Amino acid sequence: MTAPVDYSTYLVTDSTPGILGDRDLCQVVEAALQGGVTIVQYRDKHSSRDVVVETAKKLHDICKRFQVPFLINDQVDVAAEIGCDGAHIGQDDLGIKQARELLGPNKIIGVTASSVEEALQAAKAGADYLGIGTVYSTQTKKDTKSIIGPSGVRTILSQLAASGHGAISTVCIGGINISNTQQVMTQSSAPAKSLDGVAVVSAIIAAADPAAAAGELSSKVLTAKVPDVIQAVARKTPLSHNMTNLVVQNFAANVGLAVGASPIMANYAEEAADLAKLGGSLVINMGTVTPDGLKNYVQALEAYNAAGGPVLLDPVGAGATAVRRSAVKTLLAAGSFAVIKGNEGEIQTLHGSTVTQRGVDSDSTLSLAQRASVVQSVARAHGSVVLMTGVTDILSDGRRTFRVDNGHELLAQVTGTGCTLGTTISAMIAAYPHDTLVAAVAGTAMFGVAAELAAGRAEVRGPGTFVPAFIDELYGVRKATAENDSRWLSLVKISR
Ligand code: 3NM
Ligand code: MG
Repeated sequence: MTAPVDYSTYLVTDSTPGILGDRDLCQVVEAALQGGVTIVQYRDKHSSRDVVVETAKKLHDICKRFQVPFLINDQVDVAAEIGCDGAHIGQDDLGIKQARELLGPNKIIGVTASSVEEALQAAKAGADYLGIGTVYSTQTKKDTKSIIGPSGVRTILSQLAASGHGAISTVCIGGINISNTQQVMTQSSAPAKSLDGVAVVSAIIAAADPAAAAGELSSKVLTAKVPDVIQAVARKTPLSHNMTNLVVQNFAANVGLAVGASPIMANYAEEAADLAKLGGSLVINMGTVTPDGLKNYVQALEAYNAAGGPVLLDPVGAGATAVRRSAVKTLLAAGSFAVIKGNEGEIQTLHGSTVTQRGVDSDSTLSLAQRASVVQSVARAHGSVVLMTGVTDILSDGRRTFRVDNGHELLAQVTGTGCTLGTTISAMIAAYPHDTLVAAVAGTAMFGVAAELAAGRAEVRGPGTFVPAFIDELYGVRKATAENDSRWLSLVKISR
């Protein structure tokens, strides 16, 4: 199975001297990839075929190092010759069927669409994704057909969904930059279909710091997807099956309800095979692990893995005792986890570092860069999305790494908040299966903002009054988002 293509931060290159200046295209593209670009299209309307082939080969090699798909604009024959990941064609370029014949069934074919008719036609002809535009007038492409704005994009998206083409991937293009990305993503999204990402030329190629620009752009795109995730939870009410510790059962169930899930607290694994068929997710929280408990976790993990339901591991106190270190090893060997969530000490234990944990508290000893590096390597080692909680939460799938700077110190004054974050994220990953990292970031951001809103309430004077206010705010954020009121997003702090 090949991984789904990530269209969220789509870089299109340009050969216009005014945009690239005297910089080297390969270096700019490499910097953009370091910053977080997820797909690259080489667009060169001026150079000779030989130069195009030579440059394309170089760019293809760079993209391969970052495991990012590389496409060529218009010149499908060059794409076929160098064996890159696909081509992007306009309405007047070589047709989709011909392109497919040249490239084969597994390559990516993207098509430009500026109207409902063009979009439907391309979708029917088998395009993998659409570049919808021109959103805003741009200096980069002067012969654009029509400026359609976010509302034009929205019309196209809703017609695609209404005609049974809701599954086709889409990006928008034309005048998109860091300042307008989030707004364009939000305003373009139709109730039944949202954009997968944005495509830009000058916002990255002409930026003084292309890596930083790519990072900011990808953070904006991700932030814009947060409401999609919460709305998916509200729509689907996914089962959140918790095998959790004695301390937090009631709190976790209430948080699960507040975020829009259907929580069930069931520690007896014989039930897992039936529950796994209901399309939800499983939380394994080893906060009060026992030998019997561990056997149950393993059996339930196997049942969810067999049914394809995502499992979240919360290795509570993983480094605290020999029993817990061994339980974590057993679990990681027994199956696969969509998400592993823990504090610094817990994730470091999974990383193989010997840390002495005092109880289940977290004391941070690493720098932010060190923490990010630990998170990435644990993510790669286990093929999971890893979340390391702290004042700054760090999330990675091994390739993409984001930080979330929301939350409040009162969260650390109440027992089990970390465990309930696991329950929150379990709902998100069940309802938004096509991108577990985005789902986990959305849950983390929602949780942190709700804590900030709760702590700011007049009646909240400490941990005791905080808990009910926090549950209310989670509920309030979910309700508002489900009704398309996402003003709270202005509080979200997601960055690379
Ligand atoms: N295609 P910038 S607009 C390559 O509307 C391209 O089809 C467009 O450049 C279309 O991000 C465009 O600098 C240029 O505005 C986009
Ligand atoms: Mg073209």
